[in-house]
Amino acid sequence: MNDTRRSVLDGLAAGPVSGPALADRLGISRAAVWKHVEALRDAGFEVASTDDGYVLEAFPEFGGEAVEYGLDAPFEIEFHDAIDSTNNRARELATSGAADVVVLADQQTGGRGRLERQWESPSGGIWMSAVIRPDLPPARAPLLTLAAAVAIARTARERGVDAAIKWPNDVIVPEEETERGGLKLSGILTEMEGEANRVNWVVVGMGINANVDPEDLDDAATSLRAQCGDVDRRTFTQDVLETFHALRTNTDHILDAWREYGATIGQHVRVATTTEFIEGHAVDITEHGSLVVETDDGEREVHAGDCEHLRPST
Ligand code: BT5
Repeated sequence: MNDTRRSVLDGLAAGPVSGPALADRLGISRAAVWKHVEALRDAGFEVASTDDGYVLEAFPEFGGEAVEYGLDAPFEIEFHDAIDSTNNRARELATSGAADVVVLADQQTGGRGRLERQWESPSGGIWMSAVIRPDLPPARAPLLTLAAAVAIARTARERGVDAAIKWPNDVIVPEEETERGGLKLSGILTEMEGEANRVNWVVVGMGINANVDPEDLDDAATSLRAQCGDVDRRTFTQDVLETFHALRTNTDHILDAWREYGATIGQHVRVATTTEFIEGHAVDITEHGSLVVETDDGEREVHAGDCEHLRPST
């Protein structure tokens, strides 16, 4: 949203305000005010014309301008009703030099998980990818995945959902009977480009099953709708992005925050890496976000893999 559009919206939110008064205040023409108001109406803002002037009556449920307005983090939002994958679009933006842009969609037609797995992304979810250029060595970039997981888990808990983080990239609602220790509410796909000691860009893709039915997702999935009823996606997205921003600018706090929500430490786990299974007691997480597993053959640090919670360790 450009600065003038934002100022018009601020004026309307503090209204009622007449078109001429707003034009004078912002130093733009009345026609320009009218055009901005029409564009906001097209984006779903309900702006009534009353005898006292314009009144902002309601925000759109979702959308780029809706999420950007009132967002306390410096992200520009590029919204799509439907797109193949927000990560694909974010990668395009990243390679053309963008920074601090979030690609957000209501629906994805080719959502991706890790290792080219499919990610179900029906309409009603929050599917988004942040393009960032962090001042981090590549070895510490996985911390951004953890930061995104913390942001999502915290926001879900604030809505009353019993959310926890399963290392490395799942936000789950723990359920003992389930095979993997819980139902998956959200997954994160982080992709990056960098050199030996410098990250060039990172795309942090966050898939949040928001106002969708679990039947439309994977067998072991859940959604916010199933856990706490439909959420306001606008404020949910804002809260996630604000916490994510606070953590990415303060990376020293990420691990402590992760430990607060992490469900993996203390569990008996089996981690499938691309080459082997590592089974043992999950005891800690390293400063680079690797999981430390105490196995029969000693301690192992696992950088990436699929982690199953087998049962709590005794
Ligand atoms: C992930 O992969 O969990 C990363 C998912 C990232 C999705 C976001 S959405 C925005 C952005 N744009 C993209 O294209 N991707 C990112 P992984 O750990 O590999 O888990 C994938 C597995 O989760 C699949 O093989 C299914 O078993 C399961 N799954 C698929 N869709 C799901 C859903 N909506 N909810 C829960 N589980 C799902």
